[in-house]
Amino acid sequence: MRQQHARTTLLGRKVSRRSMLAGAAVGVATPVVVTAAGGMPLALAAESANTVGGRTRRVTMYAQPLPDGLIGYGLSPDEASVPGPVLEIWEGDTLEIELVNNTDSRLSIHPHGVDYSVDSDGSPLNGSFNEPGETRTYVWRTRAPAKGPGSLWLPGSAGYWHYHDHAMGGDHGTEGLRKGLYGALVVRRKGDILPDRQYTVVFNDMTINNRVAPDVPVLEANLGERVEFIAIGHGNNFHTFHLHAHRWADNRTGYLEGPNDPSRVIDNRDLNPGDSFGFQVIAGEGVGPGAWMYHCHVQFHSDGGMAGVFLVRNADGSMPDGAQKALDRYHRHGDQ
Ligand SMILES: [Cu+2]
Repeated sequence: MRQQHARTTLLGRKVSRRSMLAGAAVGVATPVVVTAAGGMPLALAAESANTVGGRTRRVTMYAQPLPDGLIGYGLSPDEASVPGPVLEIWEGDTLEIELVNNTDSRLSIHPHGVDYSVDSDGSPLNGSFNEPGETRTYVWRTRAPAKGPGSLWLPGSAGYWHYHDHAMGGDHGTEGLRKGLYGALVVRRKGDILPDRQYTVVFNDMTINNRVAPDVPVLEANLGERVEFIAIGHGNNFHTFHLHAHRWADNRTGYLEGPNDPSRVIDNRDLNPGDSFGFQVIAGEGVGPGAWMYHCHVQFHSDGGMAGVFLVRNADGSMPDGAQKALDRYHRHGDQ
């Protein structure tokens, strides 16, 4: 199973190898799927900020059995992973997902936060799923904020959302979720700041990304890089997400718009089933490089392995003093 690792790519931007561009604009080119060599922030950045939104993007996704008994979504059968790729579009875009079911179970893809018709609901209730071996297209629409009736404002779609199976093992996709069929969906608003690196952290039952310490992914960045976390909750337990030594704003973007932005600044947030949020931090800002923990703050959850490491390297990418010893301790998690 692939893990998330940021890397330097084209145009000098550093992006997660597992993030993606959600397809090219229709009629412009063959759908662009960014794989190990590229990433979504780069692709978004390549578009003029004046032309964002309003395009139809197409992408093919594969639901694929993985060697360890899990099932992942991927942009190709070889790249299926848990969590699945970050799907990222501009507010106003439409995303057409051609989902290929390479398993022997029915399954689907169901999004949070965007608009769709009943036949793209991804639920058995609406007969919206892939039979084993079947390919089916799901259409997700997004929109910018708009003036509604009277003084009402209709919200736009921008946010840190997510997608998941809703059909495997029952009417709610419980088995699909348990096996790893989930991922992040990011809808950006024009003007949003794009990160250097991007990580999806899913608290799924008593795991992080279906792993427990010491096998939870080490998330890496260099001092001073802008790192985006996308946090998602699934399963049957209530969780709290905590990141050491870094804080974020509890609003749509996770960062402050100015010195008087009234958003509450936090370093711990509820992360319950179906919930999602995202934020950006400057790695090591005010505290320096080091091995910083992230974990569920429900004590028996963290003790049980819901803990990982956010490794902030020196600005030149070298290991900071003491970080390797901290990683060694992490790899003996629970042994003391
Ligand atoms: Cu927890």
